Amino acid sequence: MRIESVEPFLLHVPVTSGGIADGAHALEKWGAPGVRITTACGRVGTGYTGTHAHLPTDRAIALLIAEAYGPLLIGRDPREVRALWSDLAHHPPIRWVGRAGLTHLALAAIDVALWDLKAQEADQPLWRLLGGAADTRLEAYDTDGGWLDRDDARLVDEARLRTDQGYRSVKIKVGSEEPARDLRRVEAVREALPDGARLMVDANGSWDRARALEVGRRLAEFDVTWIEEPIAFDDLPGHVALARALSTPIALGEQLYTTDAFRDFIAADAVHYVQADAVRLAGVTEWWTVADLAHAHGKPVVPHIGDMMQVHLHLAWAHPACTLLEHIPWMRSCFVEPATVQDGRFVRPERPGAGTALRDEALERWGVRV
Ligand code: 0YR
Ligand code: MG
Repeated sequence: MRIESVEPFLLHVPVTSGGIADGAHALEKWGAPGVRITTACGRVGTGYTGTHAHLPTDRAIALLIAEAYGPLLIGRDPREVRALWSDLAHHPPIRWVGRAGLTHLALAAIDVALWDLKAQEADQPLWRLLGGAADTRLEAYDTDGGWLDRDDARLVDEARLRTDQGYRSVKIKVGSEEPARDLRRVEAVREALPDGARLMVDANGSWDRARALEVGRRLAEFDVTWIEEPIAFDDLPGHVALARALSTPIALGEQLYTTDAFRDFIAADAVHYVQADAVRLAGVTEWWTVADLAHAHGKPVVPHIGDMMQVHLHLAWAHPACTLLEHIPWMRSCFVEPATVQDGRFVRPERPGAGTALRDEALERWGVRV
């Protein structure tokens, strides 16, 4: 089994209601720079990463896939995915410029495509190849009702809609100009939720340390399950101090690129809910290492879903540290077997592969030329 071609693609898919905002970003489309890896026997593996559909950087990722990593893959056996990951991640001239950042997003797309091929070759969904159980129960929590640009009435309506649909957990964005707005919205949603429902908040790194401490302390009265990315993504000592000072647990990880970064946050007890994301972490291979690391420290892993759930559904289905997975439905129309929630739980995927197989219409409708 040999790799014959490595071809990049790019999708730009509209987000909910034409646009969303959180404490740090406003976007109208989700980007998926990806790759199709074809073997000599004609099998095709598909992988992609997740972006804010910024064309120049999406093109840079596609170029890294095609011209930096692609030639290293031609002629290799795709089943040797861990060895290939290691060769690509440690290729000296690439490592020299990119131990994190765009290179990791490009490598993620490739690694996912290789795992997709491996699972297809085994004729199994990836979760089964990874040793997961058929009767796993994986709860969904919703992010797509809680955007920062929605007014208070809509925020409450969206939360009610989700719980009516069977969700038992919802997340809302915080990080407004005025902390009073955040607190008012948390209180309103908490009051609208049924007893026992979980409520999370996500600041997307937008607070400084003082404000995080101030708002974080006041969140204690609303039974918030976690505060996500309260301050600047890489501020390790800041997160250590917050984790010690606040009674509400800290969640983070969607902006961390490497096992080394997760090791430091986990070892310092700066994080409770570990939100590793395979599309930033250079793929399934490194994601699994981080999930094991968290598990060994007794910390739950609740993946961030930069892939809009397709691959993470398999990973969370299989990994013992995962019982909960984020839900954002923006890319559902792109996939042959889109991730689906019923009564607040994910439906088990059945198709062989990593869940990444695209419908032909996806490229026709949302494809952008690279
Ligand atoms: C917009 N989930 C998140 C969106 C979301 C972000 O940046 O991607 O809010 O992925 O933080 O936890
Ligand atoms: Mg987040």
